[in-house]
Amino acid sequence: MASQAPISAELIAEHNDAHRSASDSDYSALGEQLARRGLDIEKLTTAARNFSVAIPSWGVGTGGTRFARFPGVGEPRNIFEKLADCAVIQQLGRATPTVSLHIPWDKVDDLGELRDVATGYGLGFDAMNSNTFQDQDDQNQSYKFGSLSHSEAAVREQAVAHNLECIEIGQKLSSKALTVWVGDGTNFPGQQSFTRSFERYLDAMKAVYAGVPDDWKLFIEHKIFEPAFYSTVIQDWGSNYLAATELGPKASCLVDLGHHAPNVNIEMIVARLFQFGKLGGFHFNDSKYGDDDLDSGSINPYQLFLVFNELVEAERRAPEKFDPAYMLDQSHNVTDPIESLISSAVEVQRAYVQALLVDRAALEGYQDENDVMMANRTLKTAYNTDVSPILAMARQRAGGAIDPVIAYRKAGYRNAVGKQRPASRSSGGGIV
Ligand SMILES: [Mn+2]
Repeated sequence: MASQAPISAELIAEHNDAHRSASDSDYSALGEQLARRGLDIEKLTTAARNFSVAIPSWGVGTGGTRFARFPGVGEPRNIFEKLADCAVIQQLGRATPTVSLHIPWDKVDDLGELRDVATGYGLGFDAMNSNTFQDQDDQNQSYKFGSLSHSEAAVREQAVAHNLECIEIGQKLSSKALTVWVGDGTNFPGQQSFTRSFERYLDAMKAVYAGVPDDWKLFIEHKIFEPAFYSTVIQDWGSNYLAATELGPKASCLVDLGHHAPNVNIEMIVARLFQFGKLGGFHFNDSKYGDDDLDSGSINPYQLFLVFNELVEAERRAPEKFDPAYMLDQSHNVTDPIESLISSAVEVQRAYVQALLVDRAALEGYQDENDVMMANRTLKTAYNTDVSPILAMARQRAGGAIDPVIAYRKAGYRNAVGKQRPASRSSGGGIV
């Protein structure tokens, strides 16, 4: 089954023709400014072009809250329609060449067809995501009181088997990683033993780990609360690190920016995990209060920059060990998910390029001399630089749109699919 680009190449070309002159002019002005700081804009543009972040399949549908879900126009009804939306995001933004699937939400009978459709769109598959936080119609055991850490062996076995099935599906799609997040935890003190539930989790995860192929990675995602409100089994990077260490070299920690207490120094967690070889990857989003799953960079872009500052520093220190997986993990309740995902990928890419601007030799010198003001100023100089012209140029050279959201609106894609896809009130939510 052949797929084709959802947005016409002519429309993108027309859009770029209209914006090229202003874009080129901004690019050359920024190039001069950066050259004065000893930075080569061409190298930065190449780096921007090589950067990518995966799209979660569930992100293209409208999310919801604990209170309600308000369906959007033309929401994708199945994984094939989700792939079409992901293709739009990649076609215009050129920073999201892979899709992360969620099982069972994206389960299909014919994996060959799924692979062919993705290939037709020029898309690949990123990490597989398992789901043991809700019950499916066809399952025997309930996850109401936990999954991999459940007190009953039969429930744990079912959860292990599900994760192994995710790996099996992923292998047929050339995925190379499994992300495990469990909703396991408690609402009441005394409900479970912290120690015994963690022991059971580790035992179950060892069975999952045994099924992880040698060229695969196993990402463990921690989350401080929700759906459990008193304790969770993998509540923070400490428990995550312990679990990943206990399991072995294929296991590492996944940092979802929304899964921490407010004001936690996430960039420092990034540095610690990388230093000890357990930084697996990220779920990018933004938040004000909890696991808000808002668009990346919409609330605290400085935090996102500081995270990438640590990542760029980590790569400089040990390039051979640097291979984190990047994915967006957001819930879009009041925006068009395609526009949010295009914009969010741009914001993550922006933070990366800004972090590349940091004068690291100077920073290290200021740190050693305890010149606090200049050390902080070195970071702020990079953060305060508007790198938009670099991002626009990288997109344009890769065949994308100079302003992808404007081009998307011009294309009328949402209204077109709205006619083919009736509104649905159900469909999997989006808050993992
Ligand atoms: Mn996540």
